[in-house]
Parts: sequence; C-alpha cells; structure tokens
Amino acid sequence: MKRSAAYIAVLSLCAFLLTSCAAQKPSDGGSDQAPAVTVTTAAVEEVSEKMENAIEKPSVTEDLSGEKPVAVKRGSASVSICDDELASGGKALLISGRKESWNGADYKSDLFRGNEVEVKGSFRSANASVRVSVQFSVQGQTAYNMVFPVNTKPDKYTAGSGKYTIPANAENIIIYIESDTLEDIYAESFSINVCGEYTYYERAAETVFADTSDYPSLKDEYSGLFRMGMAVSPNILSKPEYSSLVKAQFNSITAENDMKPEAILDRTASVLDMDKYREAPALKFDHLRTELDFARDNGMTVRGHTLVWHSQTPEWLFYKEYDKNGELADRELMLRRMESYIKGVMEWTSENYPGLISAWDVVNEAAADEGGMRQSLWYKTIGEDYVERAFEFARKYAPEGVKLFYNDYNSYQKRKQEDILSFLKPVAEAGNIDGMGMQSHIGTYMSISEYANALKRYHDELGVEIQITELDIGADKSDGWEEKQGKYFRDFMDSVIELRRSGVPITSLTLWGISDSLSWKASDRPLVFRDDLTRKPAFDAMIEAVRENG
Ligand code: 9MR
Repeated sequence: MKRSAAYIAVLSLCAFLLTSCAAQKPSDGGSDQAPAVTVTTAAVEEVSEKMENAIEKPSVTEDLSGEKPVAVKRGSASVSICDDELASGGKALLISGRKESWNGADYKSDLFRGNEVEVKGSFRSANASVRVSVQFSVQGQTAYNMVFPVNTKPDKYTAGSGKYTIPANAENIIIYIESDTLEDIYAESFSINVCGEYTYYERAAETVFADTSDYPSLKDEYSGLFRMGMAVSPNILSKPEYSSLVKAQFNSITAENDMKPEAILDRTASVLDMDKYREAPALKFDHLRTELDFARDNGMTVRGHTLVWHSQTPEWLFYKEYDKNGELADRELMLRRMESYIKGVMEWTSENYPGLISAWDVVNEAAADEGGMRQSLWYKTIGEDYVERAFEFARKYAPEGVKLFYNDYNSYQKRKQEDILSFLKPVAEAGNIDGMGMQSHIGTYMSISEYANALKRYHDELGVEIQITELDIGADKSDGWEEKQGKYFRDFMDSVIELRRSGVPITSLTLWGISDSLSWKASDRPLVFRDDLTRKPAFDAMIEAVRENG
C-alpha cells in the first residue's frame, strides 16, 4: 500500500517536528539529541487534521524506488538508497556513518499504536546481529523492546521477521534498525504491517492510576522467607503513583540500567588525561543518587547490577587508547582496568551509602547461548579466567557482608547449567562467590521442575545462596491469558516457596519492572501490575502462594 507508506512518511515527519523525539541510546539518555525545532500552529493543525482521517489500515514499505527512503536517521547514522548488486532488486536501503551501535534507521510508527504488527526485513552487514526493535514512551518512561534479531553476513542477505503488540498507551512510537557493530547495514526490503483487524488510536490511551494503597504487601507477606525487590529507574521513582507502590511492596531495588558500566565509565574524562586514566578509567556516579537515596530513605537494600558484562559496557574500554579504531588492550592492561573499576565502584558506594548494597552481580551472562563461554571482549582480552579474576577483585574490595553473585538468563537450562557450573567451580573453591542469580526472564512454557532442580543444583554444587534477580513471566496470547499467567505464577511461587522451606537458601526475588508496558518485553505482558497499576491475577497468585503455604 504505497499511499499509506508515503502518508506515514508525511505524518511521521510532522510527528517528528511536534515531538522532536530524539533517537536515544537505551540507557544513558543518548548524547546525540535531535536539534530543537520550533513548532508552528500551522504544523499542529495539519497533523491533527490528517490524524482524524487516518483510519485506513496503515503499512510501511521501504520500496526503494524513489530517491529518499521512508526511514529517517537514528542518531548520527545516515540513511540513503543505493545501488547494490547483491540485493534482489538491485537497490538497497543503506545505513552508514554509525558511531554507536544504537545508530541506525527509524520508522515513525504512531499509527500502529495499540495494534499487533508484523515487521519483516532482509539485511546484510558484517557478521553481526542486526536488530529490529521498537521504542516508545509510556508515562514519560522510554521503553526499548527487540522485535527480532538477524545474524547477518557481509555478502549475502538474510531475512527475518517478528510480531509485536504495541501498547495502546504508547507515545512517540518508533520501529528501528540497529546492530551490535558499527559497520554499514544494507536492507533489500523492510516492511511493517498490521496483523488482523486495525484499530486506530488517535492518541495514547489515557492512564488513570488505580489506588494501590490497600493492596497486600509482597514484602510483608514474604518477610519470613526472602526479600522482595523491583527493578527501578529514576523516572519511575519520580512519579508518585509508582514510587508509593514500590515503597509499599518492596524492600530491595535494582537499578535497571544506572549501575551498569556504560552508565558509570566516563570516556570524556578518561581521554582528556590518558596518562592518569590509562590503567584506571575515570568514573562518574552522580546519576546514581536518585535511586540510592530512595533506597536508603525507605529502609531498602540494593542489588548492585552489574560489574563485568559484555553488554552495556562501552567497547572503547577494551582498546589501548580508549579508541575503537586502535589496538585492543592486552591482558595485563585489562586486568588493571577491571581491578580499578571494581575497586572504584565498591569504594564510592560504600563511602557514600555505607551498608546499602547487599549484593553485587559481579559477572553477568558469561555463558554463551550456543555453549561454552561467551566470546566477549572480556574473554578475548583477558582470557577464560576473567570470571575468576573479577570475583577475586570483587572479594578484595567488597565491604564485609556484601554478597558476590554470578547472574545469568536461561541458567535453568541443562546445557547452560553445565557451562556455568564449570567456570564457577574454581571461583567457589577460592571462596569468592556467595550467590547464584537466576535472572528468570521466562514464559509460561518453562518447566518449573527443571527450574527447581537447577536452583538446588547451584546451591548443592557451589555451596551458594540463590536469588531470583530479574523475574518476568511472558504470557501467551490466547484467550484468558491473564488467568493462565496467574496460574503459572502460582505454580512457580509454590515451587520457590517449597524449595526455600526445604532448605535451599533463596534470599530474594526481584521483579524486572513495575507494569507491563514498561517492561523490556512489553509485548509479552510479563509483570504483575497492569499499566494503570491494577493487580493482575499474577500479583494475587504471589500473595495466595505465600498465604497458603505459610
Ligand atoms: O531492562 C533493561 C533494559 O532497559 C535495557 O535496555 C537492556 C539493555 O541491555 O537491559 C535490560 O536489562 C537486562 C539486564 O540488565 C540483564 N539481563 C537481561 C535484562 C533484560 O534485557
């Protein structure tokens, strides 16, 4: 539907002018803001008039026949249409000049609000993971969710597709293409189509928050078993409806993004004085105060997340001169940087917030999905003992009583279990690990008994305590999904409680987000509160499980 595509392009441009919604890097707010735009009344009127008429089912197709693409640039990338003999039609969308992995191509997608869309694309790039994702904001909080990844090759197109339901209360919706490396990305096709019936939402559905003050409290109900936690952001805490719910329900928080290396490492300061910072990169911490003050002032503890990770850790850290075009740092240099980073973070947090951090995820996601250890830049520069070294440094600098955790997803799966156990054995033998963090981004398909066995096994074989660190349970899309998800939550919690009572030291359970649309996988509606903060059956199931097993 060409007309719709062009139409969306016009609307998108107007929406862009209206919102000046800048392409953002997921966690740090982005440094590459869109220029300020003056919005004229004429522009506003034009948009609202067109929106009223826009009831036809929309679609976007990058048809490549014109001079300009439908896509607009994301961050500092450029988008253009080029000749490409490897493309089936001889033409491709070219995304070039990318300076950060999140730079790419944006498709403004407000017309798809509240609808399920199918996104398809065929890409080539260096051997990299090209991702098609969706970005939107709900209640002023920006969410970034992946729709599908494609493992690309440089000289051959690979197709991928995915479906995603965009929340009806989402604003500034953008479907975008990015990749985990900085090479150019070519797309020989790209389309977005509505699945099934189309419902037109002129604006984001308004959220009227429920009164949550009389809800039973997870932290109180579970006080005899373990702590109850929530992943938060400064934005969430700044909204009274959310923050009062967090205070009432939880006694532990995890910063969803702000304690990750990319939020703490300061490249600008580091490169200004390489002699001073070559072995010990400069760090910045002030952005952490909102979350840490909130926890301290409300008598909560904090799970520190995370010190050593392949993701959300800037690539420049691994290069000799902090320059990605230069040479990779060697083992000795990276060990010194790792030690100084861990020392710096431990010192700042314990000096400024003594006793607040109860646990650190020292290493996150070191196991590869395809088996063995992930071939991350930590692995490539330091070698396979980088996990052991990280825990040694963490033990050396952690204040007394701070528990040291390894944290991973799909860690209940047999194969990952073996890999994780094998690289954590020496860490446990050295006495440097206290806990296993089960991220638990799961769905109602997961076998609860397999999960329970994994928990037992980590405890038995490593002699460590267990925390469920990032729980969300994706629902299926069938009728009655909320009830089915609630039933699954109940079975899951029954099993966790039983394990706890049988002596497996489960010491906390953290939910990864406050309400469905704000989840990193909003389309799966995986949390226990709806967007208006009404309780889902999943919440009631958590309460009933502890009451009935109590
Ligand atoms: O929820 C986090 C999301 O806001 C970020 O964009 C994303 C980027 O990697 O990280 C999410 O949190 C991840 C956590 O730090 C580690 N385990 C997987 C989580 C979900 O992706």
